[in-house]
Amino acid sequence: MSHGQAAIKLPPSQAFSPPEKFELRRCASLQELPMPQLQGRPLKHRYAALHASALQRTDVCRCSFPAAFSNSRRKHLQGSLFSLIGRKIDSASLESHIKKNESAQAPRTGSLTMRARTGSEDGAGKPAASSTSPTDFSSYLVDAGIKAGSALFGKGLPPGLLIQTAEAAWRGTWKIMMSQLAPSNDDGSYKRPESAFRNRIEKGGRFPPEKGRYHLYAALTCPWAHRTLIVHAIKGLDAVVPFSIAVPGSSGLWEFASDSSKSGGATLQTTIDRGAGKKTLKEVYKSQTGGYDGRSTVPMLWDTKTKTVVNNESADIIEILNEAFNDWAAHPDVDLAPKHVAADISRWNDLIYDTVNNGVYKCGFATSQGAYDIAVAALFDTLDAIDAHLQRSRYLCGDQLTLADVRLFTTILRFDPVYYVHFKCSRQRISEYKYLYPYLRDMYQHPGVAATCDLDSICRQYYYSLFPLNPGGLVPVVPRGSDPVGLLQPHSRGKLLSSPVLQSA
Ligand SMILES: N[C@@H](CCC(=O)N[C@@H](CS)C(=O)NCC(=O)O)C(=O)O
Repeated sequence: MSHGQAAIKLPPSQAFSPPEKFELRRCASLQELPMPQLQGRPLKHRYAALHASALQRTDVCRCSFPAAFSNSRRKHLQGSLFSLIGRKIDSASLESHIKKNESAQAPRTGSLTMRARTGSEDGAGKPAASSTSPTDFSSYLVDAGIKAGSALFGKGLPPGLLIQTAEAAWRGTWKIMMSQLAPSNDDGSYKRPESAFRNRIEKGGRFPPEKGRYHLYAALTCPWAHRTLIVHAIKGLDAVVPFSIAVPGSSGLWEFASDSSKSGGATLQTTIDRGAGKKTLKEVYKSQTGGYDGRSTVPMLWDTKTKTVVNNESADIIEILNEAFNDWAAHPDVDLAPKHVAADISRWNDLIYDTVNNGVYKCGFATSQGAYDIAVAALFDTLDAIDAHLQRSRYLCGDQLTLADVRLFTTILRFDPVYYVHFKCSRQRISEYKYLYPYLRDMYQHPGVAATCDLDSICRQYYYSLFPLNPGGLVPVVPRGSDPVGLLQPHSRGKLLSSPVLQSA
């Protein structure tokens, strides 16, 4: 190169013919990348380019290389652009950086490679069979950005660039992650995927009630799975529907661990897979007759006889557990969905599912300010309405605890420790509500319920492993009032005269 050696060395696998001009555009997906030369390139190169383009402050960043630039120099500059994420750069400023670099007293030795640390590519730069995980991508992107910056500016990155690079790396990774883990509508509001299995367990049906035939897969963190554990406990189904409890593994899959349930703790604990003997829940889903490769969610009800997923929708599973196993349940007379309040249950369910159960996720997973504003307003409108209703009614539908209460409880239990902070549901804590907070304590103290609540696991898993919204991985303390000591304080709700009428919702 006429100006001496470039400080940035690209590996041979990255060699391709650079065009005279190219541009980085904002793209919604990898497929839309307007750079034909990237087609067929390893996925992570395309991600780096997508990342760079998505984060430009302007919509299009054009770059023309002066004709005097040699081919190899264009390659270097273009490669740098892919890595200088978040930084709008033109050939003139890059040129001046390189000149400065060349005249610096202590030349930098850092070389920029486009390889991920995980080595998921073979030596020829072809993607290996297993794809790079999002976590690998994020460390790769951060790494690439820092290396590119260091190569150009030396060890002491200018703070502005450092902040811009970190912000860009995080924001880009977040966008990729949200588009895959939390699908949203065009307006940026979270759209929860439908559950795939909705069979019922009924006498005379495809899945008839039987003692010991069905297995429940659950997790302590997940509010949807928690519903099923509560109904299971209240109905007394230990001897009828065995269950396994999974934890989120580092792979992002639900995994089973050693059987710590025999340690005699006050709460339920993670187990091995007692239903199908697998290591992950995905393997259980996959092993079903006919196979399955979709989302492997908890809760899930498994038929050990036909090796089939019966149902993976918590709203259905709690109804099934409430009504299908009364011939063997320890508490068959406890009916959590009595016919005379069926309409009330259904009305509360509709309102609470949309604005509270799923509403907290709509706040946490919103990808636009407008979508968040709408979700958070709807969430607190409903909580206000419930609080007003609970002034007169011990439970949502009168004097008796129903499935509607179970569905509300698992969300409000997690509210102050998790959703208030992690999902930005921050207008008000549950512990600040006059009636909702004693109601939360009343529910917690209902026989069998406290043993299903593991606030330490909930916090650890939400903040650390379940939703990668917290890159530092620090787990906040459980607030006073939301811990078992607070939840066991007297609630005095037994004295209430109840009204089953939906008052103000
Ligand atoms: N609609 C489902 C939602 C269940 C759900 O989203 N479970 C989450 C845990 S909180 C899960 O297993 N996610 C894993 C995945 O999406 O792959 C239900 O209510 O049962």
